[in-house]
Amino acid sequence: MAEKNKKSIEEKSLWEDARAMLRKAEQDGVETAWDRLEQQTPHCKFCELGTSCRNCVMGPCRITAKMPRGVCGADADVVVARNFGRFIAGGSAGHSDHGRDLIEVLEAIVEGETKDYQIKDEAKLRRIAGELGVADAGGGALAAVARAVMEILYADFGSRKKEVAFLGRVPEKRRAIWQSLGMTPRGVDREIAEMMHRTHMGCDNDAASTLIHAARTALADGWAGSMIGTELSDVIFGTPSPKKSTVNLGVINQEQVNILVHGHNPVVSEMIVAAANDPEMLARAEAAGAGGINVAGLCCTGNEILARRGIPMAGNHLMTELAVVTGAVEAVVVDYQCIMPSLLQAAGCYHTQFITTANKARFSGAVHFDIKPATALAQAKEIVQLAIDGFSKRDPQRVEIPSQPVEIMTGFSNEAILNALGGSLTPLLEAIKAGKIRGVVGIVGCNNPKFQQDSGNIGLTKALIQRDILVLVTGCVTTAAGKAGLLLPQAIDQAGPGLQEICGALGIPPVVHFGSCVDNSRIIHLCALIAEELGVDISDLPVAASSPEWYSEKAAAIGLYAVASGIYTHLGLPPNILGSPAVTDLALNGLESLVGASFVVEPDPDKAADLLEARIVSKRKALGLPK
Ligand code: BF8
Repeated sequence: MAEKNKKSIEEKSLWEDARAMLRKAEQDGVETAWDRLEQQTPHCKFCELGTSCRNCVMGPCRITAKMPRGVCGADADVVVARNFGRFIAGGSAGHSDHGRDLIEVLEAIVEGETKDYQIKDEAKLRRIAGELGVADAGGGALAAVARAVMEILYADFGSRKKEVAFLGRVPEKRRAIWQSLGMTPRGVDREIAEMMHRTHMGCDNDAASTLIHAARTALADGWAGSMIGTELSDVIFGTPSPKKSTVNLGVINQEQVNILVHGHNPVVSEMIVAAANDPEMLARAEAAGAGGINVAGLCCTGNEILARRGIPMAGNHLMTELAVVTGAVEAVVVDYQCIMPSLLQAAGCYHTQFITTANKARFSGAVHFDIKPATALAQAKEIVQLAIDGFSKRDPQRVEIPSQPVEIMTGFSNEAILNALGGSLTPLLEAIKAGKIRGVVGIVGCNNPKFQQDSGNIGLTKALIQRDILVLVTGCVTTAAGKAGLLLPQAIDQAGPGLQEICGALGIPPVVHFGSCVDNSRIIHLCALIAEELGVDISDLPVAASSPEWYSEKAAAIGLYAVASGIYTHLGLPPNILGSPAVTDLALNGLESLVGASFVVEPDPDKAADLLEARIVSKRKALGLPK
């Protein structure tokens, strides 16, 4: 391990709870992502630049000035574009396969195969059905309407459609741009498969062409896969509405059986919460000497259940190992995505059970439950029982729960925002026109141990609200904002005068929790609604997006669908594309003339705030609004 790569504990994370657990991890001999980053640094330069190709076995090849082409003849532009295209396909597949899983649960409900899941938001289902052109959406039998929606959304994954179903939500001008560029998303699986095809040796050897298809693939994620995930989760589990909760490792309860739900899809964790509230399970926990069962969230599964049920949130991506290090967690129950394989080793250092629940996300050595809709609640009870059984194995000598939980306000959806505004977007638009809200920025995404944890997420959020820019947060930024006290109405103290006035009048925080990462679809939908209301394109709006500490393929797909939807997007670090001047130039500049937005890369949160503010000012000016 190179000494020069070593960071102090303070440099690793902004948070006291993280720092305390990093110290304990050292004592307990638990390796963390930061340790492994030190081991892995410096990274392979070719991979960082995107100029290594492993797409065939004539290679692998590395492109340099002295070796400008791979064995097949591909140059740096082609190699970088191919790698980036596959990266986007991976992210789009993750969100979209998650969306498909929700359709399967809806199917199980419609076919009467499960009693454990129901349609909780019938009004939303009927509203969506109406949007999708289902006959008698408002008055038809619920099962028939649900079946029709299910069929339409299943078809979004196929190859027969010219465009995905929710494209009706996209402003006309934007659709015309996509049409002219050949970027209209047709079917989710089709775009992903075509991306894999194009990037096979001997296919798409034009970087710009590959990138246009990468954008099309990402749009299929944003306006189909993710949107289906969000909308059907609302239909099945209820649309989020404002509520209070708490956040940070202090939510882990010394007296109770602690179960952490982690991953992305709420299908299993909703059942874990139901099982943990079952009087029989609570009696069993009491009999085991526990003062109750505490289900707390990690990452986006946490966000899903936080927004709908108000469960406490233990942490974001880089807190997942550290949550286990408290020594007070009986079980970590995971579904899929962003689950560090190392959690299994961390759990093995304590009495913690690591329980997997999805056949597509198996971890060697984990306790596995193949959860099916028909038997989900009974299986969830078995899992909760395992956690209760583990309570007596907890070693009190090895327990340390740092920090006091911080209160947060959560549960915002577009429906909740409309409700808060009295049923119409007009008050929001008036506040934007008057410059009280100068613009809106969605700050989304991850933690990445290359940054001091959450310093970029929080630094940017604070800098923007001071400038009267409303911030919407999703994914792991949510937990960060919550820990910093920014998800509370009283955080308007830290905002500019305009936001203070508007958020104060509405009783909402200046930083609004919009859910998990698939729920970024709520943000693009909101942008589309605002654009429609104003009669402009999304790219004309004083809005922007940012992912200061992103790491994943999914985050890159989100960034690309945001840009392709016309939203200027800031990244705290670049994707692995810098080895191609053509691809880099297209991402940072060329996309602007094609889709009316581009990426900007800036690690410093204050400088990023300047860039985002400048963009918002220019959009306000073009709309004839005061600065
Ligand atoms: O989907 S923000 S670290 S948990 S990828 Fe993952 Fe990033 Fe967190 Fe949610 Ni999104």
